[in-house]
Amino acid sequence: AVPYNHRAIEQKWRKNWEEHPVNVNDGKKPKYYCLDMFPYPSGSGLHVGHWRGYVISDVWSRYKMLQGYYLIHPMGWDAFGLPAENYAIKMGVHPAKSTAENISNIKRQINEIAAIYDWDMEVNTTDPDFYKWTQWIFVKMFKEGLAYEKEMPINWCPSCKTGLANEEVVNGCCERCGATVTKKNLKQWMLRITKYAERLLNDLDKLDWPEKVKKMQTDWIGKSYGAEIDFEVDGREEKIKVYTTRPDTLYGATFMVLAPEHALAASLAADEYKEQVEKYIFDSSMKSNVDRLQDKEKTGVFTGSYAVNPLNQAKIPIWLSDYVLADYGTGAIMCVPAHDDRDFEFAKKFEIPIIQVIAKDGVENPDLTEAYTEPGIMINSDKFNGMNSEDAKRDVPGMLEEQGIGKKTVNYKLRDWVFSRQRYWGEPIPIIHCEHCGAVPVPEDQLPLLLPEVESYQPTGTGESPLADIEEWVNTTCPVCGRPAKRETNTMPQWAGSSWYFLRYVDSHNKEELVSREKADKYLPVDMYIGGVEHAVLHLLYSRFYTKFLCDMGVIDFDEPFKKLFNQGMITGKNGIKMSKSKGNVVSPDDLVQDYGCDSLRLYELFVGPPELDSEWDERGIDGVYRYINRFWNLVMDYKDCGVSATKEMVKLRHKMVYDITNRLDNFSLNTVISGFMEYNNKFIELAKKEGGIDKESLETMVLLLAPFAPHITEELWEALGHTDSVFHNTWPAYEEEAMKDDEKEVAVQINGKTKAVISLPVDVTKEAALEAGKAAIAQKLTGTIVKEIYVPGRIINIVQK
Ligand code: ANZ
Ligand code: ZN
Repeated sequence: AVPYNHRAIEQKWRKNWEEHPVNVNDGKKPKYYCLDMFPYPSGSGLHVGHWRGYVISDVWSRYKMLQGYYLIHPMGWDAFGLPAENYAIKMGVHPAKSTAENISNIKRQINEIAAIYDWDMEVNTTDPDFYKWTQWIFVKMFKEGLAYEKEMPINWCPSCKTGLANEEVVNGCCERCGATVTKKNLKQWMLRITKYAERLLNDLDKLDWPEKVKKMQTDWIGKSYGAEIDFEVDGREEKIKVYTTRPDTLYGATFMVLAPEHALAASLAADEYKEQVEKYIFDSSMKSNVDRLQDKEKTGVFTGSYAVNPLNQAKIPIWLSDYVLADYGTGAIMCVPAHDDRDFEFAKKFEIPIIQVIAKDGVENPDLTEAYTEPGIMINSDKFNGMNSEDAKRDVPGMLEEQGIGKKTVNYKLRDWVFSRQRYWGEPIPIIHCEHCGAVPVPEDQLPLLLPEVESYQPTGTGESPLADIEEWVNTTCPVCGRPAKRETNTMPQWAGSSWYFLRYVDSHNKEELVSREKADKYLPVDMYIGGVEHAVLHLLYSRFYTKFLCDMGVIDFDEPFKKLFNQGMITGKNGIKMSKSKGNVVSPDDLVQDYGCDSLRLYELFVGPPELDSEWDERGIDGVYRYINRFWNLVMDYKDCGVSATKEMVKLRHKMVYDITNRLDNFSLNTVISGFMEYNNKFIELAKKEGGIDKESLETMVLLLAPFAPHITEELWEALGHTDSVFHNTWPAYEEEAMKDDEKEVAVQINGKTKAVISLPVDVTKEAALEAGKAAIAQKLTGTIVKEIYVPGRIINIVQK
């Protein structure tokens, strides 16, 4: 037979697919939208780790195609933002130029995977035809009051020289470059994502997503129920509102703490405390939120003022401390050291009394060594004594509401999205500042507002973007009153384009609309989204927000973008170390494709381990996959014309194989699909030796099952089997449970419960025939008198003798 020649075959079918695309929209098939997270076109190109996600999504896509769907499987470029710009600065070339080069290079590499992308749909977030709509969405949000300006201290990366969103700060460091994030007071554009908090939380229920990701979003949104309680300030007019999730502990409040930024912080200071209070306020303004929340020794300053507990009129000292955040709850808390760890620590350090109000069995512990944070029985709490603390938690807010000293509240941890970046390489924010009219959006018919060419695109570090230096661009006229006005010079964050790009693919050439409603209704939303887990609360939250907004605007008719989500694990170098150029452990796919072929590399990418887990790359393993591919090739080539008709055994094995592979594939257990192929291949080889060949339907079934995984070789073998159509124009094989059933079963034959022999019986054998066969098998040992004959169908025959 002809030996397997991957190079010739892969070349032949690439050309063939170009001339005769296999994914065709006949207008009748249902659509299936399988989306990859689109890449940043970075300069280092693709390594074998990048391949994995693309192979997974391509296998899934081709499987869906064989199930009869018209496939939407696009690819594009997330090309604005820090990575592209930092690379450009490092290499000393304009980001537009380096980005274009990187895209063409990565596109060539992606084509090596033979993934079935529809390049006609391609989008690029830096293309004015694309970012016109990124800006258009911003203008719509502005008009709806969802985009607003605010001056406040924000997270600032001193190395990237830009402000960051909360989501971009990971353990106090910049998500991009790892530098420690500080604070900077800047006038910012913000998006009111908090308005969607409740929907973003509730609609998680609708999604077929990994529980882990849903939990991360739930925690990030951070909904909590509690109460706001008004405390009077002794001897003054003002009241202080605190937010608490533990109204049951109100009788145990022994002090109060305000965030240093609280509006009353400075004015509460009694004369003799003024100096130290002001110093404290200044010092904390220099720290980041993360620094403040980390488990460092608590700091604080007493204001000299006292608040009054509304329930028992107790006077409690008011302190300032930076462990209370200004932008959460009310920025002021009642402190219950007996039941809160942070308050306990603070009270110990500053020698403030501790009053226990909840105890395990209602018995007070006179020397608490740590906060008691569990529920229990109320003590030292007046009329609540003896009550279960969980009940008190529920009842106290209502009581406060009745007395007019507080109210029930819901709080979210989610903050509005800091949306401006002081960088060059992003979408200009389409706003004009006019002294008379305020902030005015660029009229929609003047979009896109092009990013101007600049000489120096390096970040300035002044809190202004490099655009601020281009006078002829900055100075413009107000679209409302026609007087001289200035353009906004900040740009959008890199997440802006990726928050909605998946909508554009299905109508990427539309000049009039972001996406036509007709196409949106037909082809959206995304059925399956595949990518890394690192975007769990960034991109995946932002795109849900954008989708809901565009749904509310009537642009689209659904409010969740991604029905199903799969997060693939990373492929790592030896010892689990992330592959990166700087670590020198990058494995390039190019040589492997040369030596083993694209099909074998695709299979091996999946074979290395469960797709949802990180897997170590061991290059030697690909030999095994290559041997399997060769054996499969020979099996089909050797027996394609053998004329052997199917034996019962072949039929059974075929149905079992279809069942196994389909099930494993549906469960995304892709590595076991590949090992399944190898096992079934061996079983068929054995059968072929025994029977002098294999029936054609079994060979065809094997080719069809393998097609999504190894598209080139299966096209070639399909042709060798005498077909003139593409293997992908066929239907995924079905299995029949009847046909998988074994005809015979092994049955143990026992005497007095002890197994003496094992015999094979037809599954539909009658009881009489079974007993007869059983007794015959042990005839010589049946020496006594038979008193009982038991038959458990398909399992045991037990003859009881005396
Ligand atoms: C009294 C109390 C007693 C509290 C107790 C806890 C335990 P969540 O919403 O779950 O994070 N808190 C409120 N606002 C705060 C702020 N701006 N900065 C720091 N801490 C703040 O937790 C809400 C609890 O965190 C609130 O309930 C408040 O302390 C504190 F045994 O009030 B608690
Ligand atoms: Zn004006």
